[in-house]
Amino acid sequence: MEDKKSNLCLSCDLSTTSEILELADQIGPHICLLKLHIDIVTDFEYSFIEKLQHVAEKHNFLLFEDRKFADIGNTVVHQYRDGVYKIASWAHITNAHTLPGESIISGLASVGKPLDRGLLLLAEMSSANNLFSAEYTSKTVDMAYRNSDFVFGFIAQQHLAHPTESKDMIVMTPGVNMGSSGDSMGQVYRTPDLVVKEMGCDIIIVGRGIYGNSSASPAQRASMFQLAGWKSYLDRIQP
Ligand code: UP6
Repeated sequence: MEDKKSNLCLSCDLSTTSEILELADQIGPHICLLKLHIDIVTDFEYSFIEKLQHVAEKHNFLLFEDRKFADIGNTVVHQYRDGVYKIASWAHITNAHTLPGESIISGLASVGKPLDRGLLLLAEMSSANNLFSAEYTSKTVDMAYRNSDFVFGFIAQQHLAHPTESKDMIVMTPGVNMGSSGDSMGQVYRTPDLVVKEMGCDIIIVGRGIYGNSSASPAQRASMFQLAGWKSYLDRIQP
């Protein structure tokens, strides 16, 4: 983030490998992180991962698979390590729901920790009328701090502090856009300034705000989000 002066994560929800590689290369200079839903890619072959890693190294950003694991420990071990995608082999970061209880973290850690991977917990979501409650979020924060050798932050809509721990965790926030308040399927958007400066989130996750319909190019849009996100971040930490 500091090297590139960017707290922007691209949510690259495109369905072909060529589109993903092209967009990643175009907006690579502006992002610190690229988030994928690898299971929406229609022409996946493992060789795609090597090409993506090449782009990530070229532009110095990390890879985040937004897998939102939500099963028992034994099953998530296989989903994370095995199958076609072998997520743990390439995704520096992935994420999980805490609904199944803490065993989901130990299952994922058994695969990810030896590979130096990190996990985010879903503590809140951006979608309208979701079922996350304050109690669920606070129990998720407790779980994160009990497993801070593997969990380093949250997907959430605001800064989340632990009542007694002083160490801070990172908050990455989806549902960010400028000039749109949402979509027709329940997504709710807020601006970079609101989520970073006012709500204390650290990384903005932006998808259609960058590659959706616009007269500006994705690189121009990414540059705009990079500047807005980083300014809001500096305004917060050095008021
Ligand atoms: N995402 C959310 N909200 C959450 C968690 N994850 O939107 O609470 C993910 C979506 C999508 C991205 O799965 O990949 O963030 C948002 O994309 P968008 O900017 O195009 O709406």
